[in-house]
Amino acid sequence: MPADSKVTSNSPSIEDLTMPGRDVETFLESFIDNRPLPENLRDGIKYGLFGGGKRLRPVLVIRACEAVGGTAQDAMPPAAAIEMVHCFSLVHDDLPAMDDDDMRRGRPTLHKHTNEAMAILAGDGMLSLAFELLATRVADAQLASSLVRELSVATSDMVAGQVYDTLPVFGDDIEDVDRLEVIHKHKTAALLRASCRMGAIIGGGSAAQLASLTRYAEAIGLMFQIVDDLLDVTATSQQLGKAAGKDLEKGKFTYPGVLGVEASRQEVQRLQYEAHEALEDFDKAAAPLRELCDFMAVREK
Ligand code: GRG
Repeated sequence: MPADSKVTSNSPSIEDLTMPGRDVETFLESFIDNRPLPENLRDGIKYGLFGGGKRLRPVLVIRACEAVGGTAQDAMPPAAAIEMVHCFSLVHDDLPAMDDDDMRRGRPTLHKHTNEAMAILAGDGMLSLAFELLATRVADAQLASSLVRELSVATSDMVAGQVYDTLPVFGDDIEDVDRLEVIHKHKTAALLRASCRMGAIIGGGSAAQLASLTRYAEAIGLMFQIVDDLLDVTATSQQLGKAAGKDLEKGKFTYPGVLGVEASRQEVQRLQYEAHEALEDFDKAAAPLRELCDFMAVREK
């Protein structure tokens, strides 16, 4: 493990690490406020977008962009777009037909706050507005097209991952741990991967930098899910701002369930190491990505 990858009392706090997320919120709020929409739909979308959330994906877009020499300003449209896709997925995942959750980010889920029809429509709205944002706020048409490609492929992969996870039609002929990897490379890691790739693309990174950031993202993508599964077992509902222990209750297929808690923790460390290795050729501009990786390995919510 690289010497600087341990989390110590001097490590940046979650607030420091996710600071650029505040600018993304401001950007998103202005975009939504200036888009003609029925007021109740606007309210639903804003409820789904704001009021909590670590903003990890937009922060990854910004930090990957900066790692290859771009600016946070350049990264704003893809950062805001991917957060809208992420929030759409959370709102739809919470619906009774999916995970049926009452709490998210420490408050009632959107369908509890309003109703199911509005939660479906606000989710649909966030999804399509994400692509509208890329198409209208990225001036260079070729860049906009590359970003739309990254985000649309990742979104479809995430939806496929949700199907693999909840309506499985595969997996009987492969090892449980491989099946878990297929599910989570799609469901969770696809958006984290697209975050880093979109940051590298908008920042003008080289092919080699894009490849390294993709490797970094694939490692933190799986690591993020293993930590999430571990938290479902070890954290409280209050800590998570949503129901804890649901995976076990629903008999879900998880890393601690398949590997055990200790082996899952070791897998987190292995992936943390892999992510650091992927950034080997980057200088100090990639320090925030290294810190984000270390935070994601030990996060408590
Ligand atoms: C319903 C289309 C559709 C897809 C659902 C991504 C997903 C697929 C569902 C969301 C629920 C879930 C458990 C996803 C796994 C990824 C994950 C742990 C998301 C939570 O991400 P955080 O912790 O959330 O970054 P915040 O609230 O901080 O933004």
